[in-house]
Amino acid sequence: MAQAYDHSTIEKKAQEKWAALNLSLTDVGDENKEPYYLLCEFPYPSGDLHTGHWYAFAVTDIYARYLRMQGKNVLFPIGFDAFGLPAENAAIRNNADPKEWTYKNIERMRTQLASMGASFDWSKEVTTADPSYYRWTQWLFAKLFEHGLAYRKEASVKWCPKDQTVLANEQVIDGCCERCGTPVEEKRLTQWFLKITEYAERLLADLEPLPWREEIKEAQRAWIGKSEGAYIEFPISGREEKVKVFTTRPDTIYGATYVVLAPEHFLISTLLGVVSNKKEVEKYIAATTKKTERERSENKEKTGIKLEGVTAINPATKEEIPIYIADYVLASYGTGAVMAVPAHDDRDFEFAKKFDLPIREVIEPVTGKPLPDEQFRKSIVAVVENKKTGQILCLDWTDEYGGVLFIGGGLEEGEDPAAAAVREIKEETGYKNLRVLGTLGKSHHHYYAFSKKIARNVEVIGVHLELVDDERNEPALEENEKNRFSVLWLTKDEAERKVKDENHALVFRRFIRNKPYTGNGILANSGTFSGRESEEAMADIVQAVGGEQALQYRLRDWLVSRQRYWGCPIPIVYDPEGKPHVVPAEHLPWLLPTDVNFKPTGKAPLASSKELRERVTKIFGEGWTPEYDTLDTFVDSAWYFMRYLDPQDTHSFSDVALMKKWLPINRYSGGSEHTTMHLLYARFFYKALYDLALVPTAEPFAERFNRGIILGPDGAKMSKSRGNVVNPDDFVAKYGADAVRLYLAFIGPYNEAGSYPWNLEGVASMRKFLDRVVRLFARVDKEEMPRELARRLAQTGAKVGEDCKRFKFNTALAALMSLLNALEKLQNVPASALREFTLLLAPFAPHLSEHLWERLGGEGSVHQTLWPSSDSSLFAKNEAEIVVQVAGRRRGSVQLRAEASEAEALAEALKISAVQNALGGKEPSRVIYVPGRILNLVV
Ligand code: ANZ
Repeated sequence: MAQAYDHSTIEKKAQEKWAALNLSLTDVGDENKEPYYLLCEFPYPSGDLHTGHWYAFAVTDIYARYLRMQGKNVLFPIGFDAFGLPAENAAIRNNADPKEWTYKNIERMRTQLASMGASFDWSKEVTTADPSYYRWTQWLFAKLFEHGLAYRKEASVKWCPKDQTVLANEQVIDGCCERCGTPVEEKRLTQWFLKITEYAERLLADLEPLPWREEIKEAQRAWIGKSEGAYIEFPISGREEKVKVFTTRPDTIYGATYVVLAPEHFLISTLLGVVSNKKEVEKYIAATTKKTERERSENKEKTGIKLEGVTAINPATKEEIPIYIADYVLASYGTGAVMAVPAHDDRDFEFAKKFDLPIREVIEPVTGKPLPDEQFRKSIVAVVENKKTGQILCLDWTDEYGGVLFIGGGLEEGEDPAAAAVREIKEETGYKNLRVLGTLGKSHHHYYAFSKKIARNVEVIGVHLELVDDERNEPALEENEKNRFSVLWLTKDEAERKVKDENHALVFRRFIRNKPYTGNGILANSGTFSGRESEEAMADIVQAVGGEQALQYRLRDWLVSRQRYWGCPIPIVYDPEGKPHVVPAEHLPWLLPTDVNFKPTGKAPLASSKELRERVTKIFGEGWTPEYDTLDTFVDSAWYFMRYLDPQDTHSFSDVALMKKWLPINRYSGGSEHTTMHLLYARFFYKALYDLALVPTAEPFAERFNRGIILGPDGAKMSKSRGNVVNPDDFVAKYGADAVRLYLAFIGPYNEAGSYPWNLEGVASMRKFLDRVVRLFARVDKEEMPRELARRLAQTGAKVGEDCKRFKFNTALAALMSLLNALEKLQNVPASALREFTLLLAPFAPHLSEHLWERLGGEGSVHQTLWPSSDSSLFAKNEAEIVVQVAGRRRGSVQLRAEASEAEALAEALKISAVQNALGGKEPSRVIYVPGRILNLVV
């Protein structure tokens, strides 16, 4: 069917109307309306608007429009995160000026953004590369410097040899430069840092009360990576030096059977003088420096080397234990040294297996919860492997008696656990020939024995056996045990899935999956601490071995200097002694020089500027020198949302009264890729300013919503390199911006971490929906609104509103579609119903709704009209559906309160056109009304 309206005319006209009405201009000083600050992450001006931009802006715009219709004073600004590498790389490639390149792109994007009908307030636009903006980035940096939150230190940094620049850790992906894919090298340079680590604790604590989705909070917690533990010193035999380790499990110290140093550990150079295998050690160290941290922490085959001729002393057991160097220990975390407890740590376990080091169990696991009236007994759990088939011997006790289990049984006083296991297997399964492969230390299990109807506290020894052959007798069972279970062999994966008993699962995991027990439990082989609960004894153990409690964070200070051109110049100058000073405020903005060679030379491009050097000499005197680094663009974007409030302010970075009124941001809508870096940097920056009494609240964002990801039509991530990019412009041209907006809103829940493939038919079907809406308008009628329809509209309005609040635009649209179906069933559609429908559709399809609003004779703009308020009487609980019959035949139904009078029922029924038709203009001769049930009109 042909399209029912001409979208290009309608959309253009609507946009002109909005501009003339200043629809999205926010009077930030308005005292009458409730302020609502809706923030979208601002874009990098890469040039063309792609599907990702549409998804980010057009869908969030639905909410902006909805909020305005709620009577809120909505601030919905936009700007450009305009500094950064791509401009510079384009400049290097095409010999263009990065500034020109950037501002040309901004121009283009402004037009494109307007085409999607996003109701941004352009009067608040900020562009981070404007001197009027970066002047305040510099001012804020200076404040942080003055308060000791910005500092310099030499650091080993990731260096991209191709881009000739330092990279932040997070710009290194799998050991390669995020931008160009070149393998990254390490280089030591003096760098600027911001002290985000000083805020680690508050960044964690203040996260708790925020009503953000748990996955976002969890990602931030993981990034901060707080660990509570202890520092403990392990003396080196016969020497002064000690190895200080950081451990989160000091309770396991009696099981520490060796010590490991990171290859970069400072003690190694001293110890190399006394070890007997110096050459091999040096070779190992040289090999590891080629690997990145990520490669080293990945679960690869463990490597390492023993320091021959030196030993450490375990301060708990006083035993001499070997010292290894291994790259699974990182120099940058904790103390760069660990006490290795192979029985209770995965990596130590793997390493010990490989280097054949002793594995000493010091934690006895506890499973189940203590029950009343427990009987104590000792028992074994036997995991029998058939190595030929790879299967595991199990007993199915049926659900009544505990489901599928391995072989279990009592251990008699003085009996050897392995012998007991063999005995039990014979008794229960008849298998005769078994080989014992190993036994485990004790564990404790509280459970209810269904077969005996008693609660038990068992001390369990795990036994690992191998079936030698299939020879088998009739199982020797007591009479009452017979037929209670059946013997079965399961594959390892089946056994893992089916055996639900925690204690049995533990034995399986250790023997079959070869994984150590890493949880808490009861201490064993731990001197006077044996028998105590591991968690409870922790502090006492730390004290006994002379350790100290410690906190560690994975978070590192934020490296903010970049040896690049297109960024905010760091407002620092050096005196003739080389001491840094901030550039005084009267010299801000500290302009980015233009006489530079921005082609990479390995030196910061600003170092080539004659003007910058002369500027410094002129202002500060002979011998003074400039800082040549620029700031990481994450600094620019750490505070832009404050500038939006008063972007032209020349006296301050933002306005104090407006910040009081508008902060924290009500809702921040953005991409999940910014959950950790940008969102943490912005929270830190804001907190630092809060401490300087520059902002009004401790947190900047009341709510944070992350949108899902749009995939290409092939289901893979949409990207230029994959060639599966969908260009929204083609769809806009063919179906109109409204249809594209609707499609993106419909593709999946916006506030969930899903990924949704672009379906090429999807936009067309949205357009069909809109065409149906337009066709429906041809059936407009002056008819009064039947109560049932009013109710339906009110319900849909409430549902659409609720869904919008949670960013579930997909289900909101589904409700509108189902409402359309209902309206289409009517022969004549009351104008009042169309009016309400148009209002509900307005946030989603803003252009078409504006057009339809005019057709209905609506005043002003549909977007300046209030959301239809739902009449609560329509939702009265005790309503019932009353069937309406004319001459005994059903002609429809009405929704009425149970106590509604006959007159009310009749009035409602007469609004139904089918009823009117059946009556044929006559009065009913008799009315039979059963409240809550039926209304029968006799003719
Ligand atoms: C002994 C021990 C026994 C450990 C045990 C764990 C389990 P998180 O929780 O991530 O902070 N570790 C310490 N410093 C390290 C480094 N520089 N490189 C690699 N591993 C390091 O991890 C802390 C645990 O990781 C520490 O506790 C230490 O191993 C190891 F049953 O000490 B543990």
